[in-house]
Amino acid sequence: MNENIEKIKFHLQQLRSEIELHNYRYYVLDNPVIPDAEYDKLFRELQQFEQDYPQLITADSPTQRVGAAPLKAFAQVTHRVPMLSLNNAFDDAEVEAFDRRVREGLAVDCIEYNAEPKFDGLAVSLRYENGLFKTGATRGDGYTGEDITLNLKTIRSIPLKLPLNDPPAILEVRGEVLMLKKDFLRLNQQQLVKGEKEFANPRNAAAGSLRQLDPNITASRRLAFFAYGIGDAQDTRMPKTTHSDLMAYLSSLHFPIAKESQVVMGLKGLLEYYQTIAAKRESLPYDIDGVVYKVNVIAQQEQLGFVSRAPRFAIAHKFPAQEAVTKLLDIDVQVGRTGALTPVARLQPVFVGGVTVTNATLHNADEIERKDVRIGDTVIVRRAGDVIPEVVSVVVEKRPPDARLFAMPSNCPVCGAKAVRLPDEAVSRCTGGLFCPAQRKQAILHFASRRAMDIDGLGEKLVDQLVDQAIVRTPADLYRLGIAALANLERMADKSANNIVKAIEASKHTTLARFIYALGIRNVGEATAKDLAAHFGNLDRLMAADIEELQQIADIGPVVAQSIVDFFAEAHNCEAVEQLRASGVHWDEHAGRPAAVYLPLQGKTFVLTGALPHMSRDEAKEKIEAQGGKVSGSVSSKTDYVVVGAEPGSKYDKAVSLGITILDEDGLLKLLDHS
Ligand code: 9MJ
Repeated sequence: MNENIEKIKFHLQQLRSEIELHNYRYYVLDNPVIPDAEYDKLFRELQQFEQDYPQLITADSPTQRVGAAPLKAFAQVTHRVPMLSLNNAFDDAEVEAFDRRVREGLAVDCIEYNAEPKFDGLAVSLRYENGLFKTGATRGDGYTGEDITLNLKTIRSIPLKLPLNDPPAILEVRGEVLMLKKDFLRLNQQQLVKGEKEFANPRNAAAGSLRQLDPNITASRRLAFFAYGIGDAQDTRMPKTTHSDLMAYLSSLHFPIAKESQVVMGLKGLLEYYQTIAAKRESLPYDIDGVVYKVNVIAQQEQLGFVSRAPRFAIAHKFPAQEAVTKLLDIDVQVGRTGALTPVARLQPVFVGGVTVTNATLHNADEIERKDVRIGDTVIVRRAGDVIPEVVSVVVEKRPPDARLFAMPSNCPVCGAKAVRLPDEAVSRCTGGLFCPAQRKQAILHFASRRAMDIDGLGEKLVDQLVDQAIVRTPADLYRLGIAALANLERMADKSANNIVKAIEASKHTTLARFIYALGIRNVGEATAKDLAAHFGNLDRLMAADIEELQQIADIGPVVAQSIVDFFAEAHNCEAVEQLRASGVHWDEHAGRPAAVYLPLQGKTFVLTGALPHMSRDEAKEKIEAQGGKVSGSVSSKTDYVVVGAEPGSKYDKAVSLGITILDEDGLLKLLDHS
């Protein structure tokens, strides 16, 4: 009996290590080696054993990441090595001063630094004793934090056990808990559906999720962890020479670390790193609020030491704030290319995201109502990267008594035509069409834009004059413009007029995809225009296409198809196209190559067994066949996947014995989604 228990114990240890390795591959390396269904099977096996032998459950078991009971309050944790903060540098001169202090302090000419992104999350400390995750705490005031062990355990990328046979007695790993941008968007979507409050940004979402007394709530939010340092340690294996070696060591212990970290030399290296990361910022999967520079050689770090509560050997180089507070002076309404009326906040100028902002979008009437924005309010404005500045929220406490409500106008502020709001749309639109000068201007600007007909020099000011003086009414009029007409305009030298006429002439030779995009058909962006050009090959066939034919093109659904049909049903649009062709706009016509049909599951054989929870067998078959897969009745070595539902038959056993990949309904849907 005892021998049997020992065997089960051993098996459970193996099972736990295997599951944690798959966790690591999935959550840290983003490179799983088994399908989810296979992982679920391992997990269920472990759960079953632990149910049968509860005395064998260990704290580091992957089953113990979830399900703990809510706490009444968080306990206090004293950090044996304080969790210090960093000093900040807000511009290059402050970084230069930092580098000078370091060089002078060490009497060295050029310093080796480790440069890393500065995560915008919550600092935590993870304490491992004899290789097991024991306590996790917030930073708190740097000396005492809160015990959030149960919450941290739910974060799948945090190892519960270090992957070492002879683990260190003590290792405290420090880093940041955050929420990836994509998980933040998904969470807010769910909050919206549930009618609960959305989070303002990923940092607030991460903080709100981590400070839960009920770890089951934390478990339902997807949080991430990145390590950037250590605290208390009794570890003979730990590298003691450089910070970069230390990070590589933590990575070898399966802790996630920033991929963007880099060793650089001297001030020049630091400032170049800052620029590189600033340029990448928007495309990173997480929010960062700057970069951190650390003297890389640990002996040098020790030599420099600390000032008050921050190290002398490190500094945070912060990005310009992306949010700022200012006053909303008024609300104007702008008319877009498709007639959409957009309320725009006129602001007291404010420096945010590296530029001075005077206008910010309020999106639409619903958003104004939802945020309860009033004229005269103090508001928070956000400008992130290339995104149009927006009003995020109101500082209600600062609302003056004479703050005024705003109402969307019922007529277009430019042409006076009626503004209507369709039942399923968030925006009101001017019904003036191309008779509305605002829409006409936008249509012409879009037509001339770089990705459309690419007419260099035809900017907003020039188009304003051309439309206001009735020189240009439609894009086709551009091709009738002479140097004389242009040179008469305000601030237009002969040379510029000449250049513009040349650019207009050059734009005549284009591609079908650009031309389709330039027409400004609603819901037809650049990618759709390319798809349409590839599918039809010539414009006449596109103009004659009906809804059914259009919908046969991948990625074109009923809404886009309807927009295209509506556009060419308007006589004045067809006339404009004819005028453009008559003025010499042309492209290489080809017979139209129907886009090659790519069927991702071509050649794959599936067998279905058991009842799936949400799909009939016929539905599953239809979905598989739509992507080129074949569904067969019996399992053989030629079967690629067996899809298993409730109460599967012998087909399941056969699949297991042949080592065939097994999918549940979720696994099948994921495969269909991702292929
Ligand atoms: C962040 N927030 O990403 C440190 N940090 O080092 C990085 N914070 C830090 N390092 C010492 N990358 C104290 C704080």
